[in-house]
Amino acid sequence: MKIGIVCYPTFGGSGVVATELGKGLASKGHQVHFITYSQPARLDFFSENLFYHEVSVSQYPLFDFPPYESALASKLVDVVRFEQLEVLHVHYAIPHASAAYLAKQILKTYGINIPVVTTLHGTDITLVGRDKSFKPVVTFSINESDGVTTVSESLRQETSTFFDITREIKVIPNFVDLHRFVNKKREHFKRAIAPGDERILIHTSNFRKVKNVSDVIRIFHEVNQKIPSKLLMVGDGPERGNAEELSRQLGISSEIRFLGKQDAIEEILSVSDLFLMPSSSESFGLAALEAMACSVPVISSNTGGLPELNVQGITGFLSDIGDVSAMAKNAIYILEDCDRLGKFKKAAYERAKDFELARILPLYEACYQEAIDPIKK
Ligand code: GMT
Repeated sequence: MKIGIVCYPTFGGSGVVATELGKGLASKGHQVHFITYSQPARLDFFSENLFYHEVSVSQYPLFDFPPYESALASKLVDVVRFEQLEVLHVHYAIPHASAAYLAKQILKTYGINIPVVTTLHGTDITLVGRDKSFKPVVTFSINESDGVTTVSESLRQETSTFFDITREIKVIPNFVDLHRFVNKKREHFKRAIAPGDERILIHTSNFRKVKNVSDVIRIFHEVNQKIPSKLLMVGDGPERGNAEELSRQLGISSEIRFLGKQDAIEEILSVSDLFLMPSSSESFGLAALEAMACSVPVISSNTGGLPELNVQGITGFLSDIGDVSAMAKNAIYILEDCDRLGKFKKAAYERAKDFELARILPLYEACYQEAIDPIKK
């Protein structure tokens, strides 16, 4: 198939899923065209089946808000026509689904009927999409898509609850490449981070409010009083400053390393013992899945799609949003006993296998085919 993928090119979950999906499809022989405003963060190598088309928005003094959606729609028309794409797959509803709808209508004037598959990732539904300044457009463009997927059953239900959806929504969960995300022996790195053989806890995110980064610091504070430990904070974003400030106030800043954005996240996960994800909303929790693939159990909140990934008492524990004491207690329970920690690590890895790339790719291929077939008839 010749597939166009539209996504945010950033380190965020939806961009990572879209890029890894495109890479996986290309390795199976599909031709994949990424259409974004800059090179996707994980699209960092050459493949004969991968193409990248940049959307640029012309600057003009009148534009207080540069019209990205129009520029994207125009670029989609151009790429679909000249690369003869068979399907467009847009990740994150705003503004990608509506731009694709516009492109689809324009392409009809050229005698081309291109099917559009929309994947909803989370905040496009749970936060931003519900804002009344976007809701009618989001609802319309979901209903007008030829295929719609969400990354968890929970997000499917939320979408149906908050939007007037008239079409079927399929659940295709996030996935992980187990060749890349696998526990690698990195003893020298572990010794550098934890010279006294302390336990290593880790959090990775974009440090937005929804991630409850201050709860990560508070959980660690309680754990650190009982268990010699270090905390690695990977990523960057608006809440990083507050998190650093809080760790100073609590007197634990020497036990915490803020590493910023990192490419080789699997290497850092490989030296870690426990992943913390106390988010107030999480449609799936890709970062937790990547940790589990590297044999790292998860302490998370019990919100959104997290219960569909993290198995209570087996791969980690889930607690109510904001219940720092319960999360810290569960973290200590896992970390205080070597044998118990080993069991949780093994179970986390076994669970991650359910979401292996090779299992999920065919679901997207089938979804594309289902969107293409009625149009070809
Ligand atoms: O988590 C973020 O803030 C990034 C966000 C995105 O759309 O880039 O991630 C969302 O999509 C991921 C991939 O499908 C999911 O694994 C994340 O759970 C989801 N984030 C939220 O729902 C907050």
